[in-house]
Amino acid sequence: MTHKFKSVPVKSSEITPYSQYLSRRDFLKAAGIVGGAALLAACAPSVTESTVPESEASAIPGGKADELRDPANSYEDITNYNNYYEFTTDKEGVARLAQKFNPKPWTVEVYGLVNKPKTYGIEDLLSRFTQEERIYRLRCVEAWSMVIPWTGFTLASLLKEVEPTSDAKYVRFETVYRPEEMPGQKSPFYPWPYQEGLRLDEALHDLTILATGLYGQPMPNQNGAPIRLVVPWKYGFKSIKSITKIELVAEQPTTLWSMVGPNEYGFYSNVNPEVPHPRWSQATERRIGEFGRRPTLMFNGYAEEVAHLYAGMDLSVYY
Ligand SMILES: Nc1nc2c(c(=O)[nH]1)N[C@H]1C(S)=C(S)[C@@H](COP(=O)(O)O)O[C@H]1N2
Ligand SMILES: [Mo]
Repeated sequence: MTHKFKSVPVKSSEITPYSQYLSRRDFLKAAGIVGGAALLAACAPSVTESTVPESEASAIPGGKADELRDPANSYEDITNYNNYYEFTTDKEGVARLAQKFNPKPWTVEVYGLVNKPKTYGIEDLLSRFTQEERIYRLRCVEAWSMVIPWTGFTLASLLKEVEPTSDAKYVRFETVYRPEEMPGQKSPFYPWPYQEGLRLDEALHDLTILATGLYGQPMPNQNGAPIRLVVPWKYGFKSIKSITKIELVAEQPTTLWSMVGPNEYGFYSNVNPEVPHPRWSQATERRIGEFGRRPTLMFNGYAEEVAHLYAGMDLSVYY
C-alpha cells in the first residue's frame, strides 16, 4: 500500500473530540482529570478507581492509581521523559523534537496470515473499539518505571476481526518510517524502521492493548501518537510506538533491539528481577518521582495474569 505523508486539511466540524471515543465510565474519569480537583471532589466515588478509597484517592494527584495503589505519574512526567529513538536518544529532548511530527492522517495495515486483511484508518480504530482506561506500570530495561493511565483497546479485539489463520504463531509490529519528521531515523546506528514482536498468545492476552491516548487525551507525539502497543509485563522497548503495520507470521520475527544487541535481552524480555541485564542488575528500579529504589516485581507485578503463558519454559534461558 502507499502511504500519504502529506496532511490533508480537515474541517474543524469533522474532527471528533477524542473524549467522545472513550467509554462513558472513562469519559467521566477523564473529565475528573481535565476538570481539575473541584469536579473530582464533586463526584469522587464514581470517577476514581474502585480499589482506591476516597480518602486515599484525594491524596493522589488526579486520584488515579494502579491496582497496587501506586499513584499514576503526572502528565508532565509521562510526556517529558521518554524513550523514542526515532527523535533522539535524549529522554528529556524527545518532547520538543516530536512536536513537528504529524500523526494525521494515519492508517494501520493488518495483514499476513489472516483471513480478512484490512487497512484501518485511525478514526475506524477509535470508533469500532471502545476506548477504555488501563492504568499500568511501565518498566524500562534501564531500570526506571512509571505508572501511566493509558486509554485504548485490546489488541485481541482487533486480531479477532482479521481472523488469524491456524499458521499464524507470532505478530510483528512496525513503526512509521518518516526520516523527514523523525530526525533520529537518519542515524545509521539503528536498522529502521523499529520493529517488535509478540507470540500470538501474548498478543491475545487481555492485558495487551493498543493505546490511543493517556489521561483521557489523544496520545502525545512523544508517547507514540496516534497508536502504540502496551505490554505491561515486558520491558518497555517491547511496547512499540506509532504503529503502521501489524503482520501475522509463522516464525518468530526479528526485532530492532535483537539486531542491535543480540547478546542483550531476547525476544521475550519479560520483566524479571532475577535475570540481570548484561551490564546492570534488574533487582530494583527507580520509580520516576520517588526517592530511592523499589524492588522490581516478577512480570512487573502481573505474574498472576501472565505466568501461565510461560509454564514449562526456563526463564533464565528464554529471557
Ligand atoms: N518506535 C519506538 N517505540 C518505542 C521506543 C522507541 O525508541 N521507538 N522506545 C521504547 C522504550 S525503550 C520504552 S521504555 C518505551 C517508553 O515509552 P514512553 O516514552 O511512552 O514512556 O517506549 C518503547 N517504544
Ligand atoms: Mo525502555
